Amino acid sequence: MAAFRFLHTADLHLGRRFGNLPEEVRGRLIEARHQILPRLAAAAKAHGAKHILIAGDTFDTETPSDPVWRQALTAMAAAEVTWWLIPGNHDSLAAETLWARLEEKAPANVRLIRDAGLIEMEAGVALLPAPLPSRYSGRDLTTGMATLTTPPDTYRIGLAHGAVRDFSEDGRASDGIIPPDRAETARLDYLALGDWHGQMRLGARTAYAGTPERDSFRHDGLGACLAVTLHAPGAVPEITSVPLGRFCWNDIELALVPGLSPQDALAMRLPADIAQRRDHLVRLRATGRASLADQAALRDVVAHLAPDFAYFSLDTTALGLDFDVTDLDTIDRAGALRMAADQLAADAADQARAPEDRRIAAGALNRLYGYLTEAAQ
Ligand SMILES: [Mn+2]
Repeated sequence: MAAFRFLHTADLHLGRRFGNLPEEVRGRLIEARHQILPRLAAAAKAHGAKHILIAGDTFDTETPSDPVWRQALTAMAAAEVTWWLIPGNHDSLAAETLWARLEEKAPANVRLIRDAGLIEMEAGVALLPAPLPSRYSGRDLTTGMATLTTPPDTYRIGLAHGAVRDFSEDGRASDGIIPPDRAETARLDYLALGDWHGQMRLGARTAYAGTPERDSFRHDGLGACLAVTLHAPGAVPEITSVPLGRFCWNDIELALVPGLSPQDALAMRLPADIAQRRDHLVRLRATGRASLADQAALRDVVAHLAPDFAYFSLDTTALGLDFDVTDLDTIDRAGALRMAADQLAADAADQARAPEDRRIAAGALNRLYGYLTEAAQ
């Protein structure tokens, strides 16, 4: 029996708009999602694979704009592979117009799967898909895989979209949850899953490929797909992660302590190559404690660095304020400003106050310090 190679990907979310990010980066992120199609095709070629499985959520919505789905089909047509698509929760079969249009325009190498059952991908290779009929199915659609029989010496590959959770305490699977041992109970050589946007393996023959182009700070780093090789029916598959994404999402917690320079602490956490920064998105969450001077220095260094990046945000809500008389002297030695600073300092340190009130006082003191030191420069 010959080895069988394929790529497993999912959650491309083509047409995602990124409305929560600044306009100047949105277009680049949208374009990168489209460009993942030729990247997948190139990865398939490098892996010696003739098939790419997309485990749902190829499109971000049930109504992608015409350019989004038309250009996706054109890019797929240009690749020397067969694409196998099942609907996910974002592009379920409830999106009747979308699936009808795809059906009408799909090139011969794009296989749209709308029904569960057995599909022969190649001689000796059976695909067992579980397409989502609607956004919330309410039941485990992979149940039927166990009862589908195939001739001996046939590869069995499952393709599904949804959450996996351990069995509940009474031993029965919950509604709509794919049991983590489905590959074993349905005698699958491999179960290709979509839904979770990070990459995750569950045992030897079940995996979430994750989105190949990351789309939020929830999943750090670069997107990837999985290159899978089946060596013999029943044998453990060989699974390799293949990085594909363009944009690197960085959710950075910067823990500050008094005496640690924010510039130095931050420098170690960012790509040294300035040219690479253009494709990095950073959400910097400062925590710990820092003096007024260090907080100002942190804001300065972020303002200085941010234009190198695709996106850079600084969140200081969890950063505590340390200050001493020297800091307050910098604001003023006496007079109305110093009185205001003293009051804010007292409020920020007052344990009897609600944390939110103390945070507001500290924030105001920070701004006062910032304005005055800026004005002095
Ligand atoms: Mn998804």
